[in-house]
Amino acid sequence: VEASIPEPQREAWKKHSAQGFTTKEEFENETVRHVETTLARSLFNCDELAAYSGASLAFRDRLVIEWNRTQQRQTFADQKRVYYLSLEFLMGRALDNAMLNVGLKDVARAGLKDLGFRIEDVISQEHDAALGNGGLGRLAACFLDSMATLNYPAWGYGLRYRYGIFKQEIVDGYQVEVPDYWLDFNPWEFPRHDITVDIQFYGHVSRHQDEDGKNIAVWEGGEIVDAVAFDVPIPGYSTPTTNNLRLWSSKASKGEFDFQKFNSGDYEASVGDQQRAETISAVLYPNDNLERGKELRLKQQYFWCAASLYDIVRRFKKSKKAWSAFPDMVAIQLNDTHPTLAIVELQRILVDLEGLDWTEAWDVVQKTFSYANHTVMPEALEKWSVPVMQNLLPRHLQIIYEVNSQFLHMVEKQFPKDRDMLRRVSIIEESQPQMVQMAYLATIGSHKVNGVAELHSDLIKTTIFKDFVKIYGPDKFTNVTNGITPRRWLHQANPRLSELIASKLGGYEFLTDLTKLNELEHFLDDKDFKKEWQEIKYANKVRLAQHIMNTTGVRVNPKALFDIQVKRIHEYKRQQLNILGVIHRYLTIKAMSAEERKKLAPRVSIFGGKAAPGYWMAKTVIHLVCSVGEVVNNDKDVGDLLKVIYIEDYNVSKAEIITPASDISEHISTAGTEASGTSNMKFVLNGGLIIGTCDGANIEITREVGESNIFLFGNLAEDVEDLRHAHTYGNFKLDPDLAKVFDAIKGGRFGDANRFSALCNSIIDQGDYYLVSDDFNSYIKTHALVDEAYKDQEAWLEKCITSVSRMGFFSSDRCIQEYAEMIWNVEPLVPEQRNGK
Ligand code: GPK
Repeated sequence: VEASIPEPQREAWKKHSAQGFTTKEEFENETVRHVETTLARSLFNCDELAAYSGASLAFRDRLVIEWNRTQQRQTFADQKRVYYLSLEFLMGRALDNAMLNVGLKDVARAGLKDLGFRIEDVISQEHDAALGNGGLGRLAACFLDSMATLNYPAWGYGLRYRYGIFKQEIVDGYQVEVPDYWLDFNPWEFPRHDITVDIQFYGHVSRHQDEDGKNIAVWEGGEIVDAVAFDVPIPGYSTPTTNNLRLWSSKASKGEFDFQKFNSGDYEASVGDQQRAETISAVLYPNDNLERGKELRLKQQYFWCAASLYDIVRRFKKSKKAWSAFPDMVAIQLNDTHPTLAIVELQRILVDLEGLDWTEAWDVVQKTFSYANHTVMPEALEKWSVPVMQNLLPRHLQIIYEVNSQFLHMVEKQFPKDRDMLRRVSIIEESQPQMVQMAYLATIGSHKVNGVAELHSDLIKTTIFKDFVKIYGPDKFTNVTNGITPRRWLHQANPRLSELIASKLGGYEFLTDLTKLNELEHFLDDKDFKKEWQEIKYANKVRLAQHIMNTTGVRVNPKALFDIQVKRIHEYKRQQLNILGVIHRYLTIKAMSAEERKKLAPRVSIFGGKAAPGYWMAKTVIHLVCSVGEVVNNDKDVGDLLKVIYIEDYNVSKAEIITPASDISEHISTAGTEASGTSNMKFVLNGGLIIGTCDGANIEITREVGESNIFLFGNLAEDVEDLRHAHTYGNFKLDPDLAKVFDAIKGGRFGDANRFSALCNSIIDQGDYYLVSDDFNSYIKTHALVDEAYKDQEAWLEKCITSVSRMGFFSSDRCIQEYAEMIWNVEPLVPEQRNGK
């Protein structure tokens, strides 16, 4: 129901319209007002958390005002919008980002100081919004920032998990998972209890004749769960555009809960139903690059896709345009295959509910959707069991069969007599039970499919989508190399470096045009500039050393070379290669004379990242790192020459402290396994160098910064298959240096060797699938080159500055522009500038 203020009263309305603060006085006023009224507290009980809450509410008011205006503007403009569907949004903290994006952090700092607080302490009260696992979820967050900053009319759609990714504690050197209940006080979301969608599950399909005698499918029975919208404002940097992230929360449907059981006296059963309904959006599945095919996960996916599509379709229907115009108004981007059911759901809406012909509807669907693939690893590709889908979504399975049948007919015409081709490309895999291949469905239902770095986009065309390239031609498949937002990953995480750069480039334009960084190369001879750069890096390392001291009790020397690997723990990312290399270094130090030791560059090896709770090998790697740290950090022979640190609970806000503090970071996946990587970009942008394999975006980083500014090692992707093949045919020889490392582990130097036997055996006698042994020698030698290079601080600094100056390509603004032009076909909607902005 439309509810708007009548024309004659609008003047009064406008006169009283909320404005939000701009000056320090107003900020203090609003903050105190919120503490005293919204929070009902006073100056006698205002701690840092209350100050955080008050300041957040003051900023939230500002965001909401612009958010309202943005939504109005976008509605009136009547142009195409982008809908970014992602099961993960790894947002991190919002307050610091809001302050910087609206350009009022200095105002807030001064205001908070007047009120008795340090801004850093206030900001650090905020609980991370951790609705994601790793790279895929953080990419979605960077994309939201870029879409708003570039003024694209764009919405994010996701799930409002009650529990985000678990909190990691390290207890006696082992990972322990603790639930992350993050919604206690969250000023950044707006519940929209008026926006509720009924979502149906289970039931059966029957056929009916409509008035025109047309045969239509009707999905009946089963159960209904409500989806309630929660909106999160996404402010662009230095623009009034404030987009929306809509997260759905599940709750028992009114009809079902109130009347059926409650009234008939079955109170317990009705409470049970309620809890079952709420379970749908209760937790984020904590797997990264792994799919386990759980029914609840499928329920989450359909719940979220159906609610989002209902919303999108409702918005479109208000325009009264013909359905054929839908793809001119709507672009839906699928972040991996998780939202693939949205394709089926739109087809269902168009055919079953709106009465379109199948072909007409399918044409609309294909023009609307595009799909980004984020991995080629088979264990990460989604497949759903046909019986599970039949039970949960009977009508959707019928539609999938029909899509498949028409697709296979088309292929048969194109490639007559190629039975094997039909078997290979069928959406339905003929296994026991049959499985629905979501990547194939996503490909067939989209007009574009992209990989996330050049190598990866080439690989998908020769592996999982090889046949589809033959069928559709190569143009359907494209590359959009990932990027990162320089607002959070430079300006926010490293304010001093951002300020130094701005002082040289004459302003902060580089934050919205990152290619401007290349002007930094003119300052390579500027002594003061270089000195300040070095001081900033040192201060960032001191800050991290302090964090390490506070959280682990280990003192590290900030003058040592900081060598960092932080990311999800996974065999393909090869943290095991790193720690085995560290052990090799330790053994080498132990064997050295005092004289030799003096020549060695001190190192701090820093690890961080979560392991999926059921991933035993990954947990063993964490335990090995901690066990090695225990021995090395307490060995008097070693002292500052080597320290080994595990940083607990790596997340976005920790990354903001860690990333600016690296001298070198490790991106050492087996070639061909890491689709892109994005932390590699963050580290280089913050003036750290990389040791890495020729994998993912490392290759493009090398192209940009130059081969002399990166430490590459290891086998190439094209050789991996042959090496693995050789291993399985008994052609495997353990690297001799690595053998010594295993001897030390097996000899109990790092505690009970049994705890590490599965890890050692996976390399020694189980085929070494990730080629740790094949790359070990090259890895060790390259680390020796790193040591050498670090001794020449002048030359090192020059490499760092040169690299930063060449990182412009990796802004997520560049990637959003590529998506907008090549895939979505949407235009920005640039607002009129107000308040002299
Ligand atoms: C890829 F398939 C997946 C997944 O389930 N989770 C995930 O984080 C990552 N990813 C890739 O592993 C990274 O290489 C890539 O940079 C990131 O997605 C974003 O594209």
